[in-house]
Amino acid sequence: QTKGKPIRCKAAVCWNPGEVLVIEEIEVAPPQGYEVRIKVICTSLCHSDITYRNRKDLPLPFPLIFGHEAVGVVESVGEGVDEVKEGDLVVPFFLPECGDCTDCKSPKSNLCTKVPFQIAGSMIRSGTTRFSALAGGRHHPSPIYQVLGVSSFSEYTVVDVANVVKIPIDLPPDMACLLSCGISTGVGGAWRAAMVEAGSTVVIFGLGTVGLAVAEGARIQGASKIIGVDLNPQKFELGQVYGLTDFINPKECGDKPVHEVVRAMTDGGADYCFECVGLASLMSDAFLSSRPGWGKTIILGVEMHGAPLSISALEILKGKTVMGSMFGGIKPKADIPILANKYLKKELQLEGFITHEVSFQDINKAFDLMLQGECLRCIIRM
Ligand code: CXF
Ligand code: ZN
Repeated sequence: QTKGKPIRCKAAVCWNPGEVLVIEEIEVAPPQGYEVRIKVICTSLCHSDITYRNRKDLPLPFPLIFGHEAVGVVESVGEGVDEVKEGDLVVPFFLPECGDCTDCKSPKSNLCTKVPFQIAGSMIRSGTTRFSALAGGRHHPSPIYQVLGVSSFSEYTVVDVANVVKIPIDLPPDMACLLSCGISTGVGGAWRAAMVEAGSTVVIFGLGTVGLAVAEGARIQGASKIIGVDLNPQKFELGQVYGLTDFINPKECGDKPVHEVVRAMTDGGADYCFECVGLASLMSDAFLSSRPGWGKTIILGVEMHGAPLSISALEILKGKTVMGSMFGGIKPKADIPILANKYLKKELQLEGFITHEVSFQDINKAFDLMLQGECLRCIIRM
């Protein structure tokens, strides 16, 4: 029985910006009101964790426990929690949804205002963190901070009830883990943010996990042309599984800018252009590739250097739209279970996204694999 007591367990701690993670013994306090303590089954690495670990211009508190793609079992809940109970299979996620505020009640927003999204810090309602360090086996009362409301690089974590959803018990844990961030962002981008219609033309800049998941979402929505843009030619074959019909390798375009190639392939510009890398220059390319009149550019990537986006004022005057979207516009509490059921009905393909697997001890290898660009998702087993 661990309910109500602190739990000692292992976590991968990042002590300073840019540093590799160190497996440490830590203490995880019991959940307070409206919080849920989860035993993590497995977790995976999403690129935003790498961005936030590497960027030194953000005022993040350290030490930190990264990780925001995961699945686990509820160990105990705090007061006021009736949505999930001990033993439930749950997926935590980074974008809170209280269900009560103006934004949560509106179909137009997924940015909860009652439990606001934060990159890193303490538990949002209490302002304190549930993680603390153990030094030489002795409890050290120094706090370790949470990241993106999840901090799944720990055997146990505590999340706000707004950051968790129960999922069907027959969903394999690895697949559930995939729905926690990147794939839901990509599929959601096509489905919820852009609302791609059947017969549309789509171009996707960057065929990592998010980009390939946009293709999968566009395929499900019935898009007729799905063009992938990537520097790695192997991504075309990989992407065909998810509905890619065409491929552009910018290295093979000679002097021609990519947007001109896209315009030539789409009779003047694509209906929907997605940026899935997090580079301001690619966001501009996506915008220039979109069709005057109604073309929509959807930015899903987290700009990795914090650079501003520059677009031509004359181009946007032609009726184009640029929008950004967190989590692909999904409402996580309703939409993650919908995606889980689509997978169970074989309408949504997930298996191919898992390219690697490491043990928790080897978590830094997941960072290396991701940075080498060979990896889509690396499952980290606790
Ligand atoms: C990203 C994108 C939105 C801001 C937080 C980080 N989400 C998850 O990887
Ligand atoms: Zn993520």
